[in-house]
Amino acid sequence: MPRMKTLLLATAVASLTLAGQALAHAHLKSSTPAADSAVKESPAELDLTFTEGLSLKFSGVTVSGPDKKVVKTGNASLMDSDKTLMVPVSDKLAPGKYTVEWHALSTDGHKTNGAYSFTVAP
Ligand SMILES: [Cu+2]
Repeated sequence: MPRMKTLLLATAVASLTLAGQALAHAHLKSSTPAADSAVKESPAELDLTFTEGLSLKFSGVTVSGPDKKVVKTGNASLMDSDKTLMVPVSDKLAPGKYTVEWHALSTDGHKTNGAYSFTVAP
């Protein structure tokens, strides 16, 4: 009987652990420029900080401008224990609203994606 109890406990712990991992996807925690913010100058880079470490090869962003034109960005890199994706912006951004669509593969193998906007003030 005590053996059965141990087994049940081990199963309970195992399923809790799995549930915990399932929740640990890479969600966007913060960004620079921040979501829904207005910046005075064209940013030289975008920083996206996630809740989990990312796989660089399968993570990235597409930035589009007020005219829906895609903005040229440089090669992304990871910082901060692979949790921050840094994307250089090659073009000088004209005033207007920009949308950043991101996709990420976290080191636990889960894919996430999302989008946010920021405005370059005139
Ligand atoms: Cu996950």
